[in-house]
Amino acid sequence: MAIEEKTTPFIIKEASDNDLDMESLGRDLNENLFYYLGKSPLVATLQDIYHAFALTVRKRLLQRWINTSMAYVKQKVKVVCYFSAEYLPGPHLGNNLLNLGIFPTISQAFARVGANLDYFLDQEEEPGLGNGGLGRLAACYLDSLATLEIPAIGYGLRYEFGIFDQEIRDGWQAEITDKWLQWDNPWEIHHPEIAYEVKLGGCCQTHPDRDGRLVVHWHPERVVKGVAYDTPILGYNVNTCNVLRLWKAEAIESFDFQAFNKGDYYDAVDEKLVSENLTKVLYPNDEPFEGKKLRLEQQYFLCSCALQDMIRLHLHFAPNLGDFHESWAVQLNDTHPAISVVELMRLLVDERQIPWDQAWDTTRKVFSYTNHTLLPEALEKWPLPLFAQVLPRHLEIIFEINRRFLDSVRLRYPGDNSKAARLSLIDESGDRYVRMAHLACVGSHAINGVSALHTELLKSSTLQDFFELWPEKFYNITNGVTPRRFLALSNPRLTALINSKIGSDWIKDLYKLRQLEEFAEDPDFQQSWREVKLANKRQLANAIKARTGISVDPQSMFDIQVKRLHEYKRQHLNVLHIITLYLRLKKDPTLEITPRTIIFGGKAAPGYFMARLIIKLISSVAEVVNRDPDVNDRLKVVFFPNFNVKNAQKIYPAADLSQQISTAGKEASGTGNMKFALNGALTIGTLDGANVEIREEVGPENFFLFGHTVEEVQYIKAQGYNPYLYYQSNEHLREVIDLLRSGFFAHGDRDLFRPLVESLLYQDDYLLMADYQSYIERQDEAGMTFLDKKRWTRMSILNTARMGKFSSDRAIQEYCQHIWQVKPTFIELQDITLEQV
Ligand code: T68
Repeated sequence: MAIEEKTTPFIIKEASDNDLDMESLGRDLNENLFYYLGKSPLVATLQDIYHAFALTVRKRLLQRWINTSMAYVKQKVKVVCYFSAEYLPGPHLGNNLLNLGIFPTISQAFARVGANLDYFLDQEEEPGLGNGGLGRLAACYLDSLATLEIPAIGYGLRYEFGIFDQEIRDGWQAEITDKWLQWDNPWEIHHPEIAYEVKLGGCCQTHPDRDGRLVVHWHPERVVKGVAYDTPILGYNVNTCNVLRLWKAEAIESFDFQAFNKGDYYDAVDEKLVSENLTKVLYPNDEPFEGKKLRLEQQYFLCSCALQDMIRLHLHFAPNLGDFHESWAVQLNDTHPAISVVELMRLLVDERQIPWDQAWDTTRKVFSYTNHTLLPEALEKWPLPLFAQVLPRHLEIIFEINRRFLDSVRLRYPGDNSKAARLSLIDESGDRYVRMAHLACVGSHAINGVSALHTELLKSSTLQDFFELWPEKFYNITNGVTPRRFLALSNPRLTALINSKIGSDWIKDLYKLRQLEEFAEDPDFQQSWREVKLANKRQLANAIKARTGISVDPQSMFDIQVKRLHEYKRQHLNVLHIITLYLRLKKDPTLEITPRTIIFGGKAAPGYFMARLIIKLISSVAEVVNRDPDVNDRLKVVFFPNFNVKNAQKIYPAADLSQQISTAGKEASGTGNMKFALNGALTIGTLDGANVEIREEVGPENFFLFGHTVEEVQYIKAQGYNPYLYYQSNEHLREVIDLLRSGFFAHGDRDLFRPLVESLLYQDDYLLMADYQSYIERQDEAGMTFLDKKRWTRMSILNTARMGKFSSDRAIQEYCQHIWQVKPTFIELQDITLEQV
């Protein structure tokens, strides 16, 4: 069901006045305050002013958005659709001011009336519609698509409750419900007229139609309505304004009138509640995979709404779906939206009677798939009975896709049954499962990993059989981050300094930062560079004090690890280093060491016991170290609560050292590593994910490398890894582990951290014990280097200067060229007036 819109004649004129001048902005702000919020300036709260201001800016975005969508329609452009179950866009207001080019003038205008723009920006609740890197990457890509003037739609889910807010209570993580919609969301436009029905459950029957052809009828158990909420996504310094379209689940009818008339009020409301549950809450776990029914329903709901929307838009302007693949390219952000391969087949074959082969050809040309993980436990596979219960028709279609696919596999590898079993869309090695990565590979024309190393490992391990079958389908597209939000917006001091030397063209062409290299040794520039970092560190120190009560010294080295909590990311290796430093100071309180502030941040999946315990460990070590007079403030440990985009923007600019210390082969790419280096932090890291390419770009002499390589890790494990031997043979490591297990950091409780200690000594899947020594040595080197201010500053400048490759603009250009085959569309700003006839 789509409620059709009428086409209304309109008049287009040259854009008459500048909608970005102070006068028109001020007028609109007042009007919004009076007539939208019903407030006078005398009683308006900060939140009111923020809201009125956001609406003022939104109006400018809408003007550009309407121009953009009209140009797309008129020019019949090919559109990229990014399908993602998660988006972490961060607060919109500041970014939109930046992209409109009015941040400095607005900031000055606020200052003139004695107000600080930052206070108003701070009012915004960020949409936490994602868990971590994958969701943030989706947001960076939408920013780059708009900036590069590429026609694009982001499709996702409008979770009422996004990722939980994290508090630390008695050292443990406590989860607080996220209420991002509590003050209303000025950025979204509700479109009740853009709505689709989504069927769930039930059974299927096959009947002959009038011509004797067999047609399948799906009799669903229930039907839910998906309603569109649109957020404009403006590019930087262009008129292109794309859209992020999020679906909210609603009941088809708000009330079941039959039940209501029978006097059963609760049954009548029940339908509404059950339907709305679908998009109520984001699942707060990243890896590993959890096979929950509601999650499968969410995934399908997203895909069905998005595809129905694309088909409606297509048929608005084209006579049929014959050239669908020439107008649309869909990128699957991991396998979460992979069911859309089957849904498009169903919509084409069952609902539009398009022959199977033609539908399959279209489908494969439309989709492409990005893999974000190699961890076997993170790969999505749905138990067959659950799948059949939620999507009975889709399971039939999957069987048919698989039958045809395996026939072709058998032709290619005659007699190799194990090959067919390994490639099959159905895992039949025990209980039967649908393998979503296999579905995504078979249903796509392109498959990509997110860093060079990750793609190589995909080809040689996780997707090896698919690579052998279709090597031409595999690509690497190393991730990138947007320099708008993660430098221009979040680090205004560094931006001003860079601009003073090389201008601001780097904001759109990050390779231009190379021009900074010539100033790397310039004493004045170095001095200014250090002043900027110090000012950023002071600002973070204030935030730390306000949030945790801990005082930290901005002159100390800010050594930071912020990311989701996971054993493979090895936050606990960082803790082993802290305890090593602590023991050195205890043994010799007069020891000269580089003063350090070690800062952690990140959320743990609520059901992930070890990750939660690592948070408790960090807090417990912090508690002891921070108040020990022997340490005398030379070592401080902070857990900064509730790491999200807003906090990230304060943290990256203040880092001296960035910790990227995952076990080699486990982190697909990482993107925090890029944000830190872009802001002039040096990296201590393993040869994992994009660290490999960062090191290549900045030069090995500007990167603190440690740890075993992927090959070494594989070799050690193949030999039968025994972590206990490292404990026995390394005296320092032994002291650290012994102190930990003595209960010293747990008020004498020897049991609290026992699971962690035992896992390290007897299991150590992530090789902390094997990497400990080289980590400590490299940390010592980093500490010494920090004392050499000139050298450190030079390295820091070179890190920033050489980050060009890691712009999400470069990544998106590669997708456009190699995978989507789409081109920019220039958008001119014109006044559009409706004229009713
Ligand atoms: C991350 N994955 C990778 N997953 O871990 C990281 N997973 O290396 C990479 O840089 C980033 O993706 C972008 O490519 C995730 O963030 C999830 O968040 C996730 C969420 C739900 C289910 C599975």
